[in-house]
Amino acid sequence: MKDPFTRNLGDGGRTLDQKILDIFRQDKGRIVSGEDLSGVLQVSRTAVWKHIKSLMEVGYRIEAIPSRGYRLLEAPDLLIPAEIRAGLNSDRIGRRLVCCRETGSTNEDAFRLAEEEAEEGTVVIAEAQRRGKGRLGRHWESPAGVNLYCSVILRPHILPAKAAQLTFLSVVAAARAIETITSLRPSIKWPNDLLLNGKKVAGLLNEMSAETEKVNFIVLGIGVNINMELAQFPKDLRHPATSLFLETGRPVCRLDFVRALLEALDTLYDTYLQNGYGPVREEWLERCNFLGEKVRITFQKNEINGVATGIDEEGALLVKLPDGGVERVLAGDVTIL
Ligand code: BT5
Repeated sequence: MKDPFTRNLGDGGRTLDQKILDIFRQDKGRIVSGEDLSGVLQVSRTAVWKHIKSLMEVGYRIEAIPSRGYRLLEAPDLLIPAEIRAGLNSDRIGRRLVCCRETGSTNEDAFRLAEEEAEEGTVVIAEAQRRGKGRLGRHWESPAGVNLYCSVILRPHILPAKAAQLTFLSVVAAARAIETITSLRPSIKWPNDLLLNGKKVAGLLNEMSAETEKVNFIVLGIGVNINMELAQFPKDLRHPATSLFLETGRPVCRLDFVRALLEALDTLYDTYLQNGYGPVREEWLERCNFLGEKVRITFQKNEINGVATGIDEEGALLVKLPDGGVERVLAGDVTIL
């Protein structure tokens, strides 16, 4: 079978393949005659057959019914542009989709593309990562075909000190997507984790390129455990981990999830550009599970104990210390005591 990723099927405008798939999808399960396809698409019937054949070669199951036409039976369960685009309702996020079967890290790919002037809203997605990145040089477990590993390029006109606001935005978007698809409400653990029943289901790693007064671009890196099974988690994770499948007891359609995530990012980023950080911060605080709790924050060899009271404009966690003072914490790992 040919690899659909080598063709990046469905990106760079509506290709003939994409148009054929759109016609099949207008009415699920319908039989479309070769003559109709060639009429609508303004190409010969031989060209139609050639494209149907190439779709079959990359994993689409299409039935050819003699003297009646073609019927789409099944699309491949792959995060490829043609499938993500079908039914995607976003404006800016996902304008360009770069999908691949395996990569080192989607964040690294997106960073490189952004340096090459890729437009805002470009999204990089991989079925597997060899060197998935967590914070502080940690590793993100990225087995093939079960989860989502995605990186989104943004170019907001903000000062570098405000870049953490976009981390909160991406965490809230991922929380919304999980809620839309599973009806489960994840809680946020500062700064970048999403938990279900106290276990980590998603992690975010945002990276930026900036000058003193200006952000060139930000890469939002989002990893969500979707259909990962218990046996696929390494034994030595820092915190208990889970997946949407393990929490709901049923497999989740990854394509539905990606669309929900890109749409949530699109809506929230729009709100952010129009109304600023306020609405994002409010929703983040609503979804956060440890405000008012006693916490311990560790960063490298340092440790702070106190009560978490909020986050400020720049994304710092505010911690009330036993002596009554308030510490602004910009990085670290939180443990609820
Ligand atoms: C994170 O770091 O949580 C950020 C993860 C970001 C991953 C995405 S995937 C797409 C994009 N491309 C990349 O290369 N990265 C981003 P941190 O808070 O440092 O958590 C990392 C720690 O979580 C590890 O040290 C493990 O203990 C644990 N861990 C690793 N893989 C995990 C997984 N799949 N699920 C839950 N926990 C995991």
